[in-house]
Amino acid sequence: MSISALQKERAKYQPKLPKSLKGNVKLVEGAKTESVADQKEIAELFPNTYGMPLITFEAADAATDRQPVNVGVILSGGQAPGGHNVISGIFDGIKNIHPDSKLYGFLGGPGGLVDHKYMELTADIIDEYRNTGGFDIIGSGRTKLEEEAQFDKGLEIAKDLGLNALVIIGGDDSNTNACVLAEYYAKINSGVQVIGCPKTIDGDLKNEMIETSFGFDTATKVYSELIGNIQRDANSAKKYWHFIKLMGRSASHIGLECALKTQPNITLISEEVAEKKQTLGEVVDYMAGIVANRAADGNNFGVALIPEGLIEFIPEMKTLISELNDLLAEGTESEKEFKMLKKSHRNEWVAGHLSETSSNVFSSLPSGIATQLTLDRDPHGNVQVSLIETEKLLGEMVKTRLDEMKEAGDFAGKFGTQYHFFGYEGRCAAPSNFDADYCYSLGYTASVLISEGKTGYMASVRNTTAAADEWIAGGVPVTMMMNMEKRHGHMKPVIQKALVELDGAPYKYFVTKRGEWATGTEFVYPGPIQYFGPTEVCDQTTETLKLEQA
Ligand code: FBP
Repeated sequence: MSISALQKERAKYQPKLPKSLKGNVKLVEGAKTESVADQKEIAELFPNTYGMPLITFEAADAATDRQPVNVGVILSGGQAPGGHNVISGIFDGIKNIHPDSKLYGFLGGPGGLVDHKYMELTADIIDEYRNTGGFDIIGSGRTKLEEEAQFDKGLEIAKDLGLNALVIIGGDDSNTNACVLAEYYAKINSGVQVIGCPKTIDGDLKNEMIETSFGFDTATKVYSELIGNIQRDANSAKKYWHFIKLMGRSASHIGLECALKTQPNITLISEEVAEKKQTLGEVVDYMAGIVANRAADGNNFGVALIPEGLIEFIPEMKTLISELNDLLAEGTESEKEFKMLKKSHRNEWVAGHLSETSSNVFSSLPSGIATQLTLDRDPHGNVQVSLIETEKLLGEMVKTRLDEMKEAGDFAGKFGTQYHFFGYEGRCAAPSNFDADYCYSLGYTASVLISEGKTGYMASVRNTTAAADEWIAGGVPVTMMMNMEKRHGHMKPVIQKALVELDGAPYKYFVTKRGEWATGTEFVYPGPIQYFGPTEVCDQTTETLKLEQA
């Protein structure tokens, strides 16, 4: 395999570990834990894994006599920079525990466990992937591990391979399922432990004990570099407004972090739109107002950041999407009727079959977007929100609004647009120093939890704005992060998703600044991720973490 010059040098990077993990480690058990809400229900559902104590690691004087451990690892869901370092951390950790330990990777995500597709990860393979982006070492997938039949199939292969534990590297849903699996394997005394690791570029798997999910740091650095470059282009040519949609299925953490790094003119925060119950028209008015104000100062250019999940947070759009999901549900009479129609008649037919409010909203959308809402559906029949071109929807609606303002004499400028979507280009970037170190530490932590016989825990590394030496490694019972939520009509135990908190420090700081950034041109150009050089350039963590921990 030919590799780039950067990859060659980067392979030599030795990720930093917290000092507690550098030599012999001892476990310190803290207080018993409770779930964040619905304690009674969660305790009943997880009798074997509920209420376990928090664990922190400390340096120990003497080594204990430890047995080899065999571990299976699974990458679950969307790619996030650093996954390969979690795996190399587990590998080095279990080899340090005992050189005869073995690591197996299940191929293509959780489905690999059920279908018994796996490979042994040897030192040669691991060395090829150290400090690289991507999940290509074993691949990932979105199969949900939910059914007991799947758990039993998984146990068959775990027994065949003599596995002591499975490590599931995933987001909130995958770790919820990991916890259910841990409980099931504990209940039947299978002898197989389950440990989770917090992954997702979206940054929405975090809480008191999990400061950040891995991949968020690198992905937001990649997007911020690109945003900075575009800002500089906008400020040079002074003729376009760039509308940039940023990945993040639901929460707006990515948009907020990129805004804090680059200081664009407009940043929409979905959680704020939902809290204020803003209509699409109000969002458009807000944006058009900023465009007009800048134009009045002679600045017919700017940059607007739009979170991918926005339209589901606009109450009227949420209702519209849910009505469309019902109307066009596969196999229904209405869907059959819709499909019989000529394409040119479909939008009019849809508008006639919605509630009055939704019909008005649907009819006010640019026709291309309205059509997208009726076509792009996932295998469950839901609109695929990430495929909706929200940036174009807003750009076209802002233009219409500015035309009206021009007629009324309230806008005398020009409005030319360019559209971008930044998502996939950030998910497999070579991990920043932070993610390389954090992921390696998470993997190493998982190996210690396994050798100590723990199950139902998520690897946790805290104090992450300090130098890596001072990071606090340990384990958090997954049940501690759970509450009951309605999913597909039934109450289920799930890990609480962390949305942007409107009383949190990052958002509050942003609110104090966004006015200046809107009218002035206060762009910041972060440049590319630096892997070599001064620590203040290479080892910076996110603005979000800095503000949260200030
Ligand atoms: P995870 O939550 O699984 O980490 O995935 C996050 C994400 O990158 C979202 O930001 C995005 O909406 C989605 O995955 C895209 O999914 P896909 O890769 O299936 O297109």
